[in-house]
Amino acid sequence: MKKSEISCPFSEVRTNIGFGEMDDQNDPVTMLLRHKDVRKGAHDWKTFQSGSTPGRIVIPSEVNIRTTRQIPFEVDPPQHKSFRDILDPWFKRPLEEKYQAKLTAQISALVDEVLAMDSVDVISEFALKLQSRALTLLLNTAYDKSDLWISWGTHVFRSEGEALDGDKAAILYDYIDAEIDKAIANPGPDLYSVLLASEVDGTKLTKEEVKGVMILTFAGGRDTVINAVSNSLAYLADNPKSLERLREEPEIRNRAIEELIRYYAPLTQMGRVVTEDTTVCEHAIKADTRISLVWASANRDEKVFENANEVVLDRKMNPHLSFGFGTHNCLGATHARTIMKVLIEVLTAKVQSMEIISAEENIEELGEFKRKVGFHALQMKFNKK
Ligand code: HEM
Ligand code: EMZ
Repeated sequence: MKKSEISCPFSEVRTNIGFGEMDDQNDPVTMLLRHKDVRKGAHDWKTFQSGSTPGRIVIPSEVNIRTTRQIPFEVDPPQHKSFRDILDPWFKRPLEEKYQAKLTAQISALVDEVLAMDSVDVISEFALKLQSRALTLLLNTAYDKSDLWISWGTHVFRSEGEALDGDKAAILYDYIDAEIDKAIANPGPDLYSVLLASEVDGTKLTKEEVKGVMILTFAGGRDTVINAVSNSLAYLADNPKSLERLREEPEIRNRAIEELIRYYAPLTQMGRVVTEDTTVCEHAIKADTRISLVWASANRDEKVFENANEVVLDRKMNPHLSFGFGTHNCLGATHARTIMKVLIEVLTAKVQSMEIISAEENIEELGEFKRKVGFHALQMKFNKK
């Protein structure tokens, strides 16, 4: 198997039973595996809620390391819409030309750097830097703030050897508290200040609400983007003809981005809390237990995707669920897609080929399933065009 391949551990159970089960800190999860069930579950926010105890819908549960509610992620309709109405325009800014020009300058500089090196760890020295630097554009803050964010590593709540790291999380919370206080004292054009000046249903956002948006922006867009970028680089290293195709056929690039995001599903699943006794695939589920929407499994459902376990670079119909579905669909998707677009533009302009030298896989243990989601380390060599 090529280093860049990710097989689907859910196939058999998805076909035969439709759901899986895993424990997580004594709060078990029934995992919805089929495309149609995942979509239905995401749509039915009344039965499958996001707004329960902060941290509980995340797997592994973050209830022990977080009390701040992430907004809009852990809020249900109708309040959810009020928050999205103020956030949506800001998170569409990546479509602006000026934003893309700055992102292109950042990514070009980074690619030049790695082209000059004998080899590079794509996770810590490329994807993490790219993600953190690009985040300064999304937040509209100073570029040099990214140095500190890079020093936090690939996940803000997890560290090597510890699935949940409360001390690490506290660093982020304290940092955001301090940034909010600075923005109150000295408002600027950044997201903190914009949120502090915003009103939801006639009332100004509280500091705690602003903190909830900011924690989510730091946490939700971090390992997801790093996984998308690093898996895509591994794919192009393993498949030089695909890099050539992207160079020669720019018209397929948008489809290729969706397909890479489908195949790699950078966020495996997300949970919900069940509000009333119900059934899923004829299986009884009790109120106040958890289900999960397994985006990564839905994306490999053969009933929806032909050759689901292959990267079909110019796949036409592609209703993948990597960015979720319905109410909580990913607010950062425009930013993430723009990163992928610019990355492909820069790579096709500057890079002839890439080679994987060594890789350390990042495998998630999900009860009866084990899923590779990306790499802890990925040593690669970039060759100039
Ligand atoms: C929601 C995936 C990048 C911010 C989601 C959801 C998924 C997802 C599956 C739905 C969660 C649910 O239904 O409970 C991804 C992937 C990304 C990515 C695969 C990269 C390839 C980002 C970025 C940001 C971000 C860059 C911002 C910096 C959010 C937010 C939500 C969200 C705020 C919650 C939206 C809501 O509740 O209305 N993301 N995400 N994501 N994502 Fe992303
Ligand atoms: C949460 C989540 C958001 C969670 C849309 O996903 O991403 C995870 O990486 C974080 O740990 O707190 O932000």
